[in-house]
Amino acid sequence: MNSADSLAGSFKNDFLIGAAVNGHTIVSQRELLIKHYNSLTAENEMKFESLHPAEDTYTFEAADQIAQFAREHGMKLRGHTLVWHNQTPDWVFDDGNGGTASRETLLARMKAHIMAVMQRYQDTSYCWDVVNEAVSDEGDEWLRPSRWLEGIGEDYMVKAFQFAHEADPAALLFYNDYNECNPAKREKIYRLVKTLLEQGAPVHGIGLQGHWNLTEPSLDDIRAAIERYASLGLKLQITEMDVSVFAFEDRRTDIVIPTVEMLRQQEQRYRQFFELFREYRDVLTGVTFWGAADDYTWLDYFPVSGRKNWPLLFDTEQQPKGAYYEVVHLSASRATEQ
Ligand code: HXH
Repeated sequence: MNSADSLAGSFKNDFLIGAAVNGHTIVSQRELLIKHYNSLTAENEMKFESLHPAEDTYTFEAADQIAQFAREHGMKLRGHTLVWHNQTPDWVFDDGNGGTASRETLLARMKAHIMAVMQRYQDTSYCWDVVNEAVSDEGDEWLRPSRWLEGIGEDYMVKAFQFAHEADPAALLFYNDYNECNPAKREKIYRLVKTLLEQGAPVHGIGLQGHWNLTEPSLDDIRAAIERYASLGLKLQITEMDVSVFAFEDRRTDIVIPTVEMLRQQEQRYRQFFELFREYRDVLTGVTFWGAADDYTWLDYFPVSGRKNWPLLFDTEQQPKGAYYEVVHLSASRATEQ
């Protein structure tokens, strides 16, 4: 296959191209995934609540299937995610007597979880989102109030990175967050990762989730975020990219197919994003989409229930959209220039 015939092939000299998958889409999108992507992330199957529903119970089956799919097809796997305030079961934070678990108990549980999970996928997963979304969106507040923060204290993230490094010394360890290009939040994320590095935490990269839309964030804000994070000397990845056709405040439910104007703007945005990513190919090691094609996206249900969205490069029939050709032609024109 000519490398220009696939998305991942088009960027094979630049960065990995990934997709988030689940137990359903590794079947329904199988051929598309094999053809166009060279990296996978489990959308939910490697989260704490999916893998570790009770202290002595691990449920690895669904995650194993995704890891197996990646191995079978020679794809990379990004682990997502070890320590997060969401999708983590209550038992982790309870003492079993109606009270809250002590710092020591929480650290022991965190360590046991990280060890078990990372070692299970050590042969397949080359990197992990160790901490997800720890920074606050609110005003001057720096760290998000969470049961990890309250129960352990501010060093919970240093500990998480240390445990992860111990579990798999070869794994690349990421801090991952959203609204990452918002200048105020960008500075909080920068400060957090800088502090972690100063405390000796083995952080190797920052994940920019990249849940963007037709107007936000601006290209200038994306560039500034990349520059700022890269100044810490870390690798960067876009970890959960999608480009919603609805603005954040837009609550319309009467749009049942994307308008021509939406698709036109989306094509232009995707082209600009990948032009920028290509400029930063020395620091940017992966671009992962939060889905593979518009037939399934988490944005179909969120944040407006029942409203469909079309945020990806392939349509509901898994056929390439105009945005796909914008992105791929960009790298094709570069290849002929060189
Ligand atoms: C990501 N969060 C997670 O990392 C990923 O694991 C998950 O599968 C999907 C997206 C993004 C996110 C963060 C905050 C958030 C919603 C999504 O909070 C909101 C709640 C209501 C309205 C808007 C945002």
